[in-house]
Amino acid sequence: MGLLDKLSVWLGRGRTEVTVLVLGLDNSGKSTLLDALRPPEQRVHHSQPTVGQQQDHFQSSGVSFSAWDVSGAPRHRALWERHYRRAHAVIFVVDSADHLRLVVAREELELMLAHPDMFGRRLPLLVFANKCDANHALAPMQVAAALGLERITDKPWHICASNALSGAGLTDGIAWLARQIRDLHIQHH
Ligand SMILES: Nc1nc2c(ncn2[C@@H]2O[C@H](COP(=O)(O)OP(=O)(O)OP(=O)(O)O)[C@@H](O)[C@H]2O)c(=O)[nH]1
Ligand SMILES: [Mg+2]
Repeated sequence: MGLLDKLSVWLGRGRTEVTVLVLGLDNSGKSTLLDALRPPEQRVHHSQPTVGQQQDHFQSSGVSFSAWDVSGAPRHRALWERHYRRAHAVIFVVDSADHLRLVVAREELELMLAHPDMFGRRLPLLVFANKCDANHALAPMQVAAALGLERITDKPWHICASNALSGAGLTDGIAWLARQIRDLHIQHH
């Protein structure tokens, strides 16, 4: 069973239609991570950068994931910001070894959190401190500090170290996400 199938089982299959946005800078590992969530027989093992509007999308058992490069051209920004409204959760992927661009990642995260369709919503934010296997990768606590996560008060957030190539750390993160979405769902019904 792929992680995505586990997620839908944890959420209660057929009960909910869940949309998860996967956001992050280019090269942070979004496509690789999405691939790792698929059942093994459905993996595509792409190593090409995702270009322009051809964002990564994957859907199974009522759970839909869309991955977007948030540092793309402004004309693409409007495109993925349209998806904020119907998102139930956000996964923000960071390259833990790309120290220089952590500040850019923080800016993009802050823009997303301040967006009118996001601000004030109790929507779970899962941060993957990805490439934890890479040389000089920062620890998740350090990534959390660099991103200023402690300042987020309107959303439950969680940070996990991950290696999207091996799948390490993904289960922990997705299990947290499933709990959050389920709890929110119960509150609203
Ligand atoms: N060492 C290591 N490399 C990783 C990891 N995750 C992804 N990569 C590599 O990082 C590169 C970028 O990964 P992608 O999944 O294409 O990144 P992306 O965020 O989809 O990038 P764009 O499509 O350009 O926005 C690829 O060469 C991956 O193999 C990881 O956890 N560890
Ligand atoms: Mg990609």
